[in-house]
Amino acid sequence: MDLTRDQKLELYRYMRLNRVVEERLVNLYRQGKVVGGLYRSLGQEATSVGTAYALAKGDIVGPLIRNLGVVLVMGYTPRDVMTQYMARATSPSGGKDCNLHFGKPERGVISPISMLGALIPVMAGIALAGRMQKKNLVAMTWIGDGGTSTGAFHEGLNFAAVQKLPLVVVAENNGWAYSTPFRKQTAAPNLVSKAAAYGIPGEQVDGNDVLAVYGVARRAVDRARSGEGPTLIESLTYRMKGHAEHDAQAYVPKAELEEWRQRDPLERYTRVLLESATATADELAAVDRSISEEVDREVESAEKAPLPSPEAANQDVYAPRVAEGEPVVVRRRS
Ligand SMILES: Cc1ncc(C[n+]2csc(CCOP(=O)(O)OP(=O)(O)O)c2C)c(N)n1
Ligand SMILES: [Mg+2]
Repeated sequence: MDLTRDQKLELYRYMRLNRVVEERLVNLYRQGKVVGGLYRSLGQEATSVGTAYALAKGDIVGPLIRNLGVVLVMGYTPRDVMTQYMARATSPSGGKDCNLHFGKPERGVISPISMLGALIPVMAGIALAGRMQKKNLVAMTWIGDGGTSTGAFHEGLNFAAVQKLPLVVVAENNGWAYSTPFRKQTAAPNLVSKAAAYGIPGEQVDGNDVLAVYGVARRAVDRARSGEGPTLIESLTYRMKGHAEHDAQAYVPKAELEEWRQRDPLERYTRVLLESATATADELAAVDRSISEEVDREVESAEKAPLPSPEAANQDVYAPRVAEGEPVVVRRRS
C-alpha cells in the first residue's frame, strides 16, 4: 500500500491540475465563455484524487459534478474539459452537454447522473455485471451529504450490501447541500454511522489529507476486490465555494470558511512533500509550471475550436433504427 516517490508526486500533480483547470474555468466563466454552470471542487481535490488513485485498470467510476479530480486521474485531459465547458464541436459530447456531463467508457468513466443518489444503484449494477462476467472489477462512486438523504442512496447501498458487491461509495461530507447545512440534512451525527445500518464497513477520513484518503480508499478497494463487499467512506471536507459560481454563499459563516481555508488540501500536501524531503520546492514549481502551460495552451485552442453546427443537434441523439434480424450496432463518437 506504500506509495513510491513518483506516485506521491503524481498525486500532487493531479491535485494541482484539478485546481488550475478550475481556476482557468472561472476566468472563462466570468468572460461569458463557459456554457452553463461551473461547479467548483475547491478544497475537495484531495478526496477526488486520493480515492480514484486507489483504483486499478479495468475499474469503473461514476463521478459527480464536483469530481473533476476523479476524471483527471482516470485519464480525462484538460482539452476534454475545456472544450466541453465551452460546448465546442470538438468536445467529448460534441457540444451537446456541458461541464462534466460526459462519460468515457474506454476510460472506465460512466456519465454523471444529475438525479442525486441515482448513481449508486447504477454502480451497484455495474459491480454485479462485472462479477457475473468474472472481471474482478471494482466500482466506485461519490455522493454528497445532501445526496445521502435520497431513496436511491438507501436502495443502492442496501442492494450492494446484500449482494456483497465490489462497490466503494465515497460520501463527501462538505458541510453543505446548496444552502442546507449538514445538521438540517440528517439527525445522524455523521455519515459513516449509516454503514452499520447496511451491515457494511464504514470508514471516516480527513478528506483534506490526500495520503489518508488514498489509504482508506485503497483498503476499501482491496476489500471489494477480494469479495468482501462494499464499503462506505465518509470524507470530511469542505465546500470552499458556493454551490456553483453563480452562488455567492452568503449563508455560510465567514469563520467556518476561514477555519477550513487553513486546512487547504493542496497547501497541506505541499508542506508534507517538502517537510518529508519527498520533493524540493523547485521540483514542485516545475510541475506547476508545466501544468499552467498545458492548461493555457488548451484554453487557447478550445477558444479557437468551432461551435457545433445546427444540424448536429439532431445527430447521435437516438440509436439508429435496426431492421428485424439485423445485428445491433451502436455508433460511438470516436
Ligand atoms: C434527487 C435530486 N434532488 C435535488 C437535486 C438538485 N440538487 C443538485 S445539487 C444539490 C445539492 C447537493 O448537495 P450535496 O449532495 O451535499 O453535494 P455537494 O453539492 O455538496 O457536492 C441539489 C439539491 C438533484 N440534482 N437531485
Ligand atoms: Mg454537500
